[in-house]
Amino acid sequence: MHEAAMESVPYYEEPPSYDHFLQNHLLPNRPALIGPALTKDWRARKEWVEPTNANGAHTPAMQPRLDYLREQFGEAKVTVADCQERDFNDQKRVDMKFEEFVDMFSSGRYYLKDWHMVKAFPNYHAYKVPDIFADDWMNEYWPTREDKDDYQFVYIGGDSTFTPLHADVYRSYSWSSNICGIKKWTLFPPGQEDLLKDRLNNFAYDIRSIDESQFPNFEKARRIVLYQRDGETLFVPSGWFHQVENIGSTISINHNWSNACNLEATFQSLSSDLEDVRRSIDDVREEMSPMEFVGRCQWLLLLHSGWDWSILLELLLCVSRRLGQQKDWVFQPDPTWQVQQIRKVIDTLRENEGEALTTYLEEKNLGSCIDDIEQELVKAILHGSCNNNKAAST
Ligand SMILES: O=C(O)CCC(=O)C(=O)O
Ligand SMILES: [Fe+2]
Repeated sequence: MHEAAMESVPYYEEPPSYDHFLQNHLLPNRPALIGPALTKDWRARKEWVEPTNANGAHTPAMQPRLDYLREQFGEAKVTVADCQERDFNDQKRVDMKFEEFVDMFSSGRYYLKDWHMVKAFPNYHAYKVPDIFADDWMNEYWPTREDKDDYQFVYIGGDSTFTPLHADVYRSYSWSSNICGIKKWTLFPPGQEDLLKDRLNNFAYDIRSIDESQFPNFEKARRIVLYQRDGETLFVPSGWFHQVENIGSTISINHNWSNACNLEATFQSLSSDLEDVRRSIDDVREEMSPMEFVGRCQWLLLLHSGWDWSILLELLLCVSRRLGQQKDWVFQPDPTWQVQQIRKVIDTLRENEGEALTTYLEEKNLGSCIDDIEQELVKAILHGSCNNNKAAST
C-alpha cells in the first residue's frame, strides 16, 4: 500500500457539533467523513433510490430509481461529462435533456455533473443543508445577483464514471453527500502541488495512468484514499487536490462553499491569479493608462478565474450587511473574528491596489462599497459584543 494511504480521515457515526467541526476541520482545513445519520431524513435518500440487494465492501447497498427520476426531471436541461473524452485538463461536456442522459446511463461513459438542481426545481426540496455547512457565503451571495447563480449541485453517474484530478474553484470547500453508490476519493493535502505537475507545469489528469517520464515525482505525493458509501458525507477542505471514481451507480449532492475560515485562502488564490494575469500582459502596459491596465487585468481575471475584485467586494458587502443585522450567531464563528478576517482582506486589497482600486470601483458604480462594508462591520461588532460573543456554539 502507498505509504501515504495509511493516513486516515476521522469518521463520525453521528454528526459532530458545529464547534467541534469548526475547531477540528474548518479551521485546520482537515477532511471529515460523516455517517448516513446526517442525511437520513432527506427526500433524495428516500425517493431517489432503491436497494441493490447486495451490500459488500465494494458493492453499494442502494441504486438510482432511474424511472422515477426521469418522470420527475426528464425535461430538465443538464450538462453531461464524457468520461472517455479529455478536453484539456477536464472532460468534454455535452448539453442534453435529463431523459436523454437516463437513456445513455448504462454505458458507464456519461456523468451528469454540476446540475443546478435546486435552481431548476426550487420547490422540490430534495435535501436540507446540514447545520455544520450552513455558514456559506458563496451560496448566500450568488443567488442574490441578477444572474442568480449558485454552487449547489447534483451528480449522477454509472459505474466507473469519474472526476479527474483537480482542486475546487476559488479555494472553496466542498461537502459531498452520497445518495447511493460508492465513491473512491484520493485526496492530496496541500503544499505538494509541484509533485502533481509535469515539467510544463500542467497538473496530472487521471491519477490511474500517470506517465512517470512526464510526472517523475507524482508517486512521492502524500495522499489519502477513502471509500465513501451510501448516505455518507465527505467534507473536502480548501485547496486539497482530489480525484473521484464511482463504484456502482452513484448519485451525490454537493456544494462548493466558503466563509470566514477560508476567506484568506480564496483571496490569496485570486491575488496570485491576478499576478499571473498582470505578468501575461505586462508588455502592453505602457500602451495603456494605469486605469485601463487595471480594468484589463480585472476583465482577464474574471475570464480566467470566474471572479474579480468587484465580485469579491460585493460578496463581502452582502455578508457584512447580514452580520450587521444579525442578532444571534449559531453555526458560525465568533462575529468579531469574522469581522477581522474581512478587514484583513480589505486592508490588504487597499494596500496592494492603491488609488487604482478606488477609480476602478467608481467606474463599476461600487465607489462606496468599501465604506459600506466598514459601516456594516462596525454594527456587527456592536451586536457581537452585546451578544457576549457566544458564537461558535451550536
Ligand atoms: O463526485 C465527483 O465526481 C466530484 C466531486 C468533487 O469534486 C467535489 O465534491 O469537490
Ligand atoms: Fe472537487
